[in-house]
Amino acid sequence: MPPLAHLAWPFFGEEHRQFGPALADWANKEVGRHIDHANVDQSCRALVRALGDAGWLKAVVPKAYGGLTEKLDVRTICAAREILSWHDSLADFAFAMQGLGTASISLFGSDEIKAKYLPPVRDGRHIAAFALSEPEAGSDVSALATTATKDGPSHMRIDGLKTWISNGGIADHYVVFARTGEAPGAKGLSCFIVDADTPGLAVAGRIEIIAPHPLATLRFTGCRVPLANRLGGAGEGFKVAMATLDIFRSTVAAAALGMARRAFDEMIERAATRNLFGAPLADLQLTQVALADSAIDIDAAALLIYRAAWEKDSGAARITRQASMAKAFAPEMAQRVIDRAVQIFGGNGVRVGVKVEALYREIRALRIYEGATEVQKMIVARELLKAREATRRQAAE
Ligand code: COS
Repeated sequence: MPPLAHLAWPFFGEEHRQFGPALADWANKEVGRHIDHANVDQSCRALVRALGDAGWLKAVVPKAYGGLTEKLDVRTICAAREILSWHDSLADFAFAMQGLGTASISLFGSDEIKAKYLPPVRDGRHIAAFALSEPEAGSDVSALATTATKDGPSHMRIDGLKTWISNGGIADHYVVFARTGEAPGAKGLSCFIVDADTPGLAVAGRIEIIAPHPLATLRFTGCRVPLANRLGGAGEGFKVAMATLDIFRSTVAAAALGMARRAFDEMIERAATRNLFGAPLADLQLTQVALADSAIDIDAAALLIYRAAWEKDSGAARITRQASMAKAFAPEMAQRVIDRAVQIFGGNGVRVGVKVEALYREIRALRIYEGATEVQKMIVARELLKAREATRRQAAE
C-alpha cells in the first residue's frame, strides 16, 4: 500500500484523510486486474470503466455535475494520482486524462455543455482527451498553427495537425486549441470540444514510446464544430489552456511523487534484506546516503505539490509559479530516486518485469510532458521577475 502519513499534514482536511485510504484500498484490490501493458488501449478502457463504476472519477468533475466537490479540488486529484501511480502508471494515466480532458469544460463550459460532457466522463462511459500540442508548437503554445475559421453562422471549421495526444484514437471527445486570429500570438487562440466521430477528424498515426500508453497524431480536415462547443470567449483559448495547466501541472508532479514513493519502498526493502559482504546492504553508508537523499527529495516534492494545491483550493486565482515549481522539481527528483533504486537492485534493477525497471522507463516522459522542466523554470523566473517589477513600481508610486 502507498504511504499516506502525509495526509495528516495541515494542507489536508478530513475529506482527504478519508479519500486517500479508501482509494488506496480499492486500487490495491482492483488496479492490477485491468492492466495488460501489452494492450494499452484495452487496459485504459477497462481502467476508465472501473474507476467510473467505483465513483473515483467524481474527483475530476464539479459537484453540480455529480462530482465530489463544488469546484475541482486539486489536493484530491493530486492524492489520487499519487496513490494510483504508486500502483501502476497506466491507472494514473487513465484517471488523469479524464480530468485533463474535461478541466477546460468544468472551468469554461456553458451549463448545457457541462451537462452534456461531464456526466459520461465521470461515469467512465466516455474517454476524454486534451489536444494542444502540434508538430511545431509544444512548449510554445502561442505558436500553434491549427486554424478554426467561421463556417456559416453557427459553426467553425477546424484544420490542422495535433500530435502527442494522449488517448488519441480511443477518446470520445477532444478539447482542441486552434488559431482564430483575433490578435497575433497568444491572444488569437480559441478552444473547442470536438467529438471523436466528427467527419474530418482522423488518427494520422499512433506514437510508440518507451512506456506505452494510447498516444496519437490527429489530423483535422474541415472539421465542422458548433460554435456552442467553444470553451471561453473568442481569443481566450490561451487563457483556457493555462488555467487548465495551472491545475494539472501540480497533479503531474503528484504522479511523479507516487512513482518515487514506490521506488523508495522497493529500494528500502531491498536494502534491508539483501546481504552483501556479510551484512545487509543497508549497513553500507553509501546505501544510507541513497536512502536519506531519496526520503528528503520525496518530502520536498510533496511539500511543493501540496502547497500549490492547497493555495489553489484556498481560492488563489492563479498558482502559476507554485505549480511550475512543483512540476519542475517532482519529476526530476523522481527520476533521481528511481535511478538510485535501480542501482540498489543491481542487475535485477534492469530486468524486465521488475517494478523499478518499469518505473525507470515510465518516469522519463513526466520530465517532458505538460511543460518540460526547462519551460517550468522559465515560467518560475518570469513570475519572480514580474513580482519584482510590481514591487518596484509600487515603491515608485
Ligand atoms: N493563467 C492565466 N493566464 C496566464 C497564465 C496562466 N497560468 N500564464 C500566462 N497567462 C496570460 C499572461 O498573463 C498573458 O496575458 P496578458 O498579456 O494579458 O498579461 C498571456 O496569458 C500571455 O502570456 P505570456 O506572454 O507569458 O505568453 P507566452 O507565449 O510567452 O507563454 C508559456 C509562455 C511558457 C507560459 C506557455 O507557452 C506555456 O505554458 N508553455 C508550455 C506549454 C505546455 O505545457 N506544453 C505541453 C503540452 S500540454 S499537454
